[in-house]
Amino acid sequence: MELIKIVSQFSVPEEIQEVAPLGTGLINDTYKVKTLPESAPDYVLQRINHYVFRDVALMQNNIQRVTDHIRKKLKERGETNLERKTLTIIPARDGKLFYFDGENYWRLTLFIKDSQSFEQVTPALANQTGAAFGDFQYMLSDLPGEPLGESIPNFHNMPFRLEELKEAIQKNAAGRLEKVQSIVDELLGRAEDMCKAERLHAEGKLPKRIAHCDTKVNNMLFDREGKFLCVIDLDTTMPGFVLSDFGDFIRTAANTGAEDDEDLSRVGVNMDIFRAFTQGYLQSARAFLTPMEIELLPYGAQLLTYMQTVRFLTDYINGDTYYKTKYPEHNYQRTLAQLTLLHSIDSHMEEMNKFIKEN
Ligand code: ADP
Ligand code: GN1
Ligand code: MG
Repeated sequence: MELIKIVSQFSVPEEIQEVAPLGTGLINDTYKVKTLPESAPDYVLQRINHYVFRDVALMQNNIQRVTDHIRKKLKERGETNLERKTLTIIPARDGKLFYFDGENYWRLTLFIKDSQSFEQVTPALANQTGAAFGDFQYMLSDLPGEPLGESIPNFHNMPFRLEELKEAIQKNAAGRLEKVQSIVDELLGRAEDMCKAERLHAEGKLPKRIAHCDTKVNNMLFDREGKFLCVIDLDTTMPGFVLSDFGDFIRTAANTGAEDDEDLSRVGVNMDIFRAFTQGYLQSARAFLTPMEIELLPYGAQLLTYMQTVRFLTDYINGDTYYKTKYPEHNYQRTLAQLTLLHSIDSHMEEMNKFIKEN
């Protein structure tokens, strides 16, 4: 009932039939809004976690600019069915891109009909997705106007994430440090190498472009036949390294296990997915990438997996204040699973680098 009242604050002419949870996101709360009649459009309602996204207006404005620009590009290419190939924000009744109920921030998006998302992909899907991500970055390369704002400042900034870890260690707020000391030592021992991208950027050798910064495999939609439709979950689209997007896709889609797998023997990097995604990505992105960006792609897979390990571990030490958890040791298990994946990526670095050189 409460959720239906929230939907009524947006410009929705249809009768609301049902509001039900959707997806597996770790930050926002997502719902599908079903309407009547059956043929009418459905919607996606989201309660934005505004402890994480402090400036909701800035974030929504970014998303609007990104989707408008992509729609314009697709139209110029003669694409049809544009409402299924980009997100459409439904404004609130007062014209704003979100609704604030005095406590929570909400937004509404058109539900893309006959779409599906996956937690894992086949090599054929990975190849398509790689090409789609290269194209996403390419289309945004000439976004006019001011640079996009950072919806989360320093979001993929490795030195910043390490500072957060060190602060958590110092506070040891949940008394969990002793249990994870050996992981802390290992991660801090690799810190310098993992801050290389930011160093290269400071030296003017590695550009920041517009990146999605959350290229989990479930953040893209496919049609019923499995053909790529569009990139969704644009909350963190902001200036960043292309290797962030490349790396996060490999971290999630090329993992033979789950992000939080309880059976670590299932976790490892699937090189077929790596090869298929890389091929697709380079096909559409090679034209605008610098040699340094291409060379660093495998490093991106390592970096994003390392970063995620650091972030889950930091949250575990802090006592689970950031990510949604399903059980008390969930962030610990996530840390172990990501660390296992990192070790697997480490052992495939030579093979990955060789593949990049040859393709
Ligand atoms: P979060 O991950 O923050 O919960 P997402 O925007 O990624 O939120 O949405 C969660 C899931 O809901 C997606 O993985 C996708 O399956 C589905 N979804 C989200 N937006 C749409 C949309 N506009 N149309 C169809 N399905 C959607
Ligand atoms: C979060 O919102 P969601 O679940 O798509 C997180 C990402 C992490 C991811 C790990 C804003 O993504 O950065 O990589 O969890 N988003 C934010 O699964 O922190
Ligand atoms: Mg998502």
